[in-house]
Amino acid sequence: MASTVEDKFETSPASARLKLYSYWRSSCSWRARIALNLKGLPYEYNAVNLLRGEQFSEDFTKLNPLQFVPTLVDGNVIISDSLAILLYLEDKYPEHPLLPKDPRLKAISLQVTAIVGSSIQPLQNLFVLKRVEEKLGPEERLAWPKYHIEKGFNALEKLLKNVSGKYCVGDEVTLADVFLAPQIFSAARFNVDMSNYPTLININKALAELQEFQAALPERQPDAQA
Ligand SMILES: N[C@@H](CCC(=O)N[C@@H](CS)C(=O)NCC(=O)O)C(=O)O
Repeated sequence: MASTVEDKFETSPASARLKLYSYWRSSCSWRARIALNLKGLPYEYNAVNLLRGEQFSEDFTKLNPLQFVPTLVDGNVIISDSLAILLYLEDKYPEHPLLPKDPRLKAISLQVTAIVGSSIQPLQNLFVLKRVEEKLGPEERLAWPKYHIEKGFNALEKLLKNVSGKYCVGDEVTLADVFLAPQIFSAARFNVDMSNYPTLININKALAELQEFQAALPERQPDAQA
């Protein structure tokens, strides 16, 4: 199931030290892919097909008992949460720092990651949507995630309006951007009207120009389906 990401971020499966368990459309996996690219770290790509339920396999459950992607394996270190992965990479591979030195900007960057990672994405997760549909009806499959994404984006727009530069908290890419770009991409699947969020649109446009973000796009992953 291992294969490699094509382009300058390519690596050889046999020699790669870092192994990323990922699903092409997973926004949380995408965060890890962006951070690995930003830090210039080659990695082996291990696809976990969420629609086929591979996250529930015995082998994968040994890596992540919560049965979610992403999981990063670095030698004998196993980390199964995107924020924990990013902070681990930040400590171990300091090239291209992902957190601002300024305490205020650092706090705001982390606030953005928390809004996306705790108040938006978990509410649109595959298993949550299945359960919501089952309990509340088929129309909620779209209405539920749309409501929560818009609530989160309203907060992000207000928060970032006065602090953003080219990117979320100035002109350097930080953790906030790594979380924001995949979330904006996911929002399109739930018919969120992005014209309400001009600051987020501008940041996303700037991020979309970066090679490290482009190489992490879902459709560029080895397990992408047409
Ligand atoms: N807090 C975790 C959340 C991971 C997560 O929710 N992953 C989703 C994909 S983005 C998943 O694996 N879902 C599988 C499912 O719903 O069965 C992280 O940031 O890594």
